Amino acid sequence: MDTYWSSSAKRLGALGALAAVATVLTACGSGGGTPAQVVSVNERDFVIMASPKVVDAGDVVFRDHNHGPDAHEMIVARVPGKSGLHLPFRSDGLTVSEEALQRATVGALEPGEAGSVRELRVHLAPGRYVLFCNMAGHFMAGMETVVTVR
Ligand SMILES: [Cu+2]
Repeated sequence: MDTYWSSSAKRLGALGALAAVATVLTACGSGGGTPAQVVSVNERDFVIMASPKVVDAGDVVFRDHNHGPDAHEMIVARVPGKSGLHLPFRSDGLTVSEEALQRATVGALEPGEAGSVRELRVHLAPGRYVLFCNMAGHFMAGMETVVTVR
């Protein structure tokens, strides 16, 4: 456990640096004439799927359709590395620490009812982004997927 937490802390430092870069790019990159790419996100108990899984850097709209039966949320956060997810957990052991991920988070949709379709528009720099639902236990049940921005 000690190793896990200390290595997580190092990763969080890297996440913060990447998020700062993303913020700068966001500030000067919006307002162009290029239409946003649409990523279709489908959530249900307990999976989340995104298509396409690779998009170009720039404006991206995540169109999130919740097929239920539970309410689900969608958080988008930048993650370092080429494979695997090493997200920090809260002490409840059931939810990812959104506090620790705050600087890496590019956007979020709060829990949406079954049948809802909502959109999250973001401006993304190249990198890997995890889409996940953080309702208690949902991430652990498998509600996470990665979208790559090139
Ligand atoms: Cu969920």
